[in-house]
Amino acid sequence: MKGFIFDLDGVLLSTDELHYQAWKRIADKVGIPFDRKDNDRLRGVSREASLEIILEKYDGQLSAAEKEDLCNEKNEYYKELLHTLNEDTIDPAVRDTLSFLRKEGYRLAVGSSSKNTKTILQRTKLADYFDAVSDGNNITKSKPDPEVFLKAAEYLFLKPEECFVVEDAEAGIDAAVAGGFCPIGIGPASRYRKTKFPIGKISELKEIAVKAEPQLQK
Ligand code: B16
Ligand code: MG
Repeated sequence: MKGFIFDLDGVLLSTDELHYQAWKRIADKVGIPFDRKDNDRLRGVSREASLEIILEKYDGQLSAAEKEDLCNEKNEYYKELLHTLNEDTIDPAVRDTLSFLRKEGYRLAVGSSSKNTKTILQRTKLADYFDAVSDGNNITKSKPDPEVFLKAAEYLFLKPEECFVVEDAEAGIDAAVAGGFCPIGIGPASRYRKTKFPIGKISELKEIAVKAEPQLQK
């Protein structure tokens, strides 16, 4: 194994609450019931697919243009909320683990559905830990399609079978399996039957990394 591809949201940090507040504003405006339990179903799902899930409780009909406007409005509000992120948002164990993996010779990438990935990495000062970023801006199909991870592996000049994928969402684990990656599940994904290595906390990656004996030792 030579690389680790990290999902962003739910693995490196959690922006669940910010997504919730932004979608709640949209749901209230349209008059759709929406709570934190509904928000859990949006984890790892693209912006457009998230709106479709929210609209399951809507009686009326919206045109494609109206849906696009709602997605854009949600994103504008979400981007405002992203200003609350900073270096301290990140659990120190995340930085420690990423540093360790780099020292062991692994190449690291982010594989996220979010089109705001680069802003989030910059605001939290995580950008420099990664050799590559594959996100919602360079894909046409979201998880559970493997495209986002296949692109990440390509950017790392590695084959899928040489990379672990670290995910918190079942859709992400499905994407990793479909692409031929080795799936590591954290949080809800640690209880998913398709997860090869379930972990309780991110620092457990160190042990997995040492056992996998990277061939790119510095
Ligand atoms: P954006 P991940 C996902 O990130 C989030 O989990 C999901 O809730 C969000 O809808 C999606 O990104 C798109 O985000 O609206 O910023 O493009 O888990 O794939 O890192
Ligand atoms: Mg996620």
